[in-house]
Amino acid sequence: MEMSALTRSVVKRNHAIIAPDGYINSNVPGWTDCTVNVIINEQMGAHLCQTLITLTEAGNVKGQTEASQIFFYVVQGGCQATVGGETRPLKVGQYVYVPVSQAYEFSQPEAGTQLLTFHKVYEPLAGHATPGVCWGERDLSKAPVYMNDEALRIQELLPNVPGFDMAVNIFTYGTGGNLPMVETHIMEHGLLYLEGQAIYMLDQCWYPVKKGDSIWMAPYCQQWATAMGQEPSVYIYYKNVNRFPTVI
Ligand code: UGY
Ligand code: MN
Repeated sequence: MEMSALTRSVVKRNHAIIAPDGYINSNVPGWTDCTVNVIINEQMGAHLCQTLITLTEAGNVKGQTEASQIFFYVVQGGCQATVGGETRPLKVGQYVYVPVSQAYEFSQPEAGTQLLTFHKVYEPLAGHATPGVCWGERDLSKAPVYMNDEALRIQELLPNVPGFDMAVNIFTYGTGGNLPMVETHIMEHGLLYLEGQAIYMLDQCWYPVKKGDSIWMAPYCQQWATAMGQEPSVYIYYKNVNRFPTVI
């Protein structure tokens, strides 16, 4: 018998692992006939928000961005997305980036459709245009080898230009792939495992993780990971980028 007193989830000062077994639903105004799990947000000390939305057949996710931009990615199922006056079908692996001050609506979902969101307050940069709406899809052929290691591939889902202050990437670790070093950096991450299993090291603690798990890494949370098992290990992750690093 499984013990309900056990979980792989942990919430620490500079990192968290959130496994689905601990989800409690939130109600979000304008997001109807769906369950919303707020996985990362400022209440835990983060500077991003990450949610997972699971829609019924009648589900509708409608709103207007204000100071924050929102990146939507279809983890499961499919729906219609209307952003910036344009409507497109969105299926698994496809995404749309909604910039600030923009209306959005996700409608006509297949029952069980799951949308992942990353939210960040946008920081304008003098001399560079605020980004517009951006549509795209997961595509391994657009994922170059990372740091000369054939087992590692990263696809950048948003244009790498100074107007953007957030990146969203898909990181694929082939069998036996591991991060080539312990990363120690100012950027923050939120991530969702899309496939496989791994061992993640966060702030010198070691965690087994798998598809469906989310991780928050605060700035300077030391991080390393290796794929585990017979399948590739894949996650989609957020990173803040391209802005002056200090107010000092
Ligand atoms: O982009 C990154 O910092 C990435 N290599 N970090 C990570 O996957 N934990
Ligand atoms: Mn990193």
